[in-house]
Amino acid sequence: MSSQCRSLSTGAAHVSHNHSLWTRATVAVVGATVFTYQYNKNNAIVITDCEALPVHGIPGTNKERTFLAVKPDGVQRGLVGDIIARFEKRGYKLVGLKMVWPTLEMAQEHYADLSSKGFYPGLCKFFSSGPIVCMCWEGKDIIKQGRQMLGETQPLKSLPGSIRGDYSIDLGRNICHGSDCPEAAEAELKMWFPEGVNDWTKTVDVHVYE
Ligand code: IDP
Ligand code: MG
Repeated sequence: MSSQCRSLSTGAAHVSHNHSLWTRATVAVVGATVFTYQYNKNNAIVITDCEALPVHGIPGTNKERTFLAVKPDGVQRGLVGDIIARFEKRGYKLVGLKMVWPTLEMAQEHYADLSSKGFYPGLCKFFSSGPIVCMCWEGKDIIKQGRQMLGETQPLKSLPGSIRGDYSIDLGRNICHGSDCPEAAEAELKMWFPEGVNDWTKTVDVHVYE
């Protein structure tokens, strides 16, 4: 393996002259994670096998992961199934799922970046007022795509067809949460899934990814 090892950041070196590498797997190491990957015809990295992914997956690949949550209002309104179904139907893979009733301290930690805002105390109080449904979703572009599927923070700006555009009216009752960048996804997944998630293989991915 050693002669084939490349870090992901330098992994393009072997392929710049040949994009038809579906026939050839390459072994790579990121931190302690060993995986094989290939480039598809669009020169995108597609991970084909992995011994153990970090909980936040590998951003920029088909193993990118994000933290999505149905907030207490979404749970109360019976929207858990609909929200899960949207991501499933899109083709994404659910690798972590659980219901948690956050303490006030957990809410404060989750929204720590907003602690200077006037609405922070009310936001944390509401976020800890009942159970939330925590999810880890995996797939290509899931962080950005997840945000698009959620809609805008402000329901008024959320297009119909998005979760917030279909189900919410008020800013403080906008149903769902989604990580907004890879750094946030990593921090949030480590916080909400300290036990890890499930690295399962979805056999229909061949019909989702080219
Ligand atoms: P996001 O959920 O779209 O990422 P953030 O800016 O991270 O939006 O804010 C977190 C949550 O705080 C929002 O989803 C919303 O429920 C609430 N929030 C944001 N801005 C305001 C505000 O100005 N007043 C009241 N609540 C707000
Ligand atoms: Mg946010």
